[in-house]
Amino acid sequence: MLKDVVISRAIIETYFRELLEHLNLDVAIVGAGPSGMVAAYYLVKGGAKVAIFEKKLSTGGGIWGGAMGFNKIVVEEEAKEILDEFEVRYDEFERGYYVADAIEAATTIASKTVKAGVKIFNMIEVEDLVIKKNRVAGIVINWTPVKMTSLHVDPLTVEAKFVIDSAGHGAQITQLLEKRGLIERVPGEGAMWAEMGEKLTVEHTKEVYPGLYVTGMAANAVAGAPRMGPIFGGMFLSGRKAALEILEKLKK
Ligand code: 48F
Repeated sequence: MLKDVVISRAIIETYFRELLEHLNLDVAIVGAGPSGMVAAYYLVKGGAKVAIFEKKLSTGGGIWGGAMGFNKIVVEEEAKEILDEFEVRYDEFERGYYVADAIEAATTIASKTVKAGVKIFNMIEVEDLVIKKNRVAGIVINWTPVKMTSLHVDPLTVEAKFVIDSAGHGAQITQLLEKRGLIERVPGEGAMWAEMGEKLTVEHTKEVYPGLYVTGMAANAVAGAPRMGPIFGGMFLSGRKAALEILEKLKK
């Protein structure tokens, strides 16, 4: 006979055990879009303790809709190996342009990331950063429903050696530093130019303040680089670049 209360206990006990286990991290990642998930995957593969905090119900960020809801994504030559690593299938459309199914990409990347050992907490919004002695030292989290209803409920804190702003367009997490005068202005993304946008996104994937990295469209916004639309190689390469740099720093 199924006991309703055992179902409740199973969920509550396992969820809160995992939340407790992830209050001290090597890397806290804000946002489960393509750049955040790829960063998390390579970080855990390198031995780091990582969790992603995602404000929505679903992982995948901007992957799902492809472009205009036509659910295909395009990836360029340089990033094809990341599709291979995640075992996302693709077709060559023209030389150097690979097309993958957006649903397969979103689900497969999430599945591989979780199975590699990344804990993803969805429905949790990062509302602020912990900053101590001129270094980002963690994140401030709250339930998404609390944020949506603007209830006056205080948040909780997660400690991390590094935080990655993978929160996408606008670099909202990095903007928290701008608002406090700790970094220069975040210019936001420029007009569409795929080639330059992809290149500059990867180039500007870096530690923008001690303890805080930016990836994907957050890196693009911090650089004031052109937007690039539905091509995703720059997002994947940016996530991997941040992971590999942070792994080096964690060794020190
Ligand atoms: O926007 P998103 O997919 O970011 P990305 O990794 O990739 C961008 C591309 O999808 C695409 C593009 C280039 O091809 O233009 O848009 O840079 O994913 C960002 C994720 O972060 C979540 C948000 O719901 C999304 O899933 N997010 C945003 N702010 C917060 C957050 C926050 N404060 N706390 C938690 N999650």
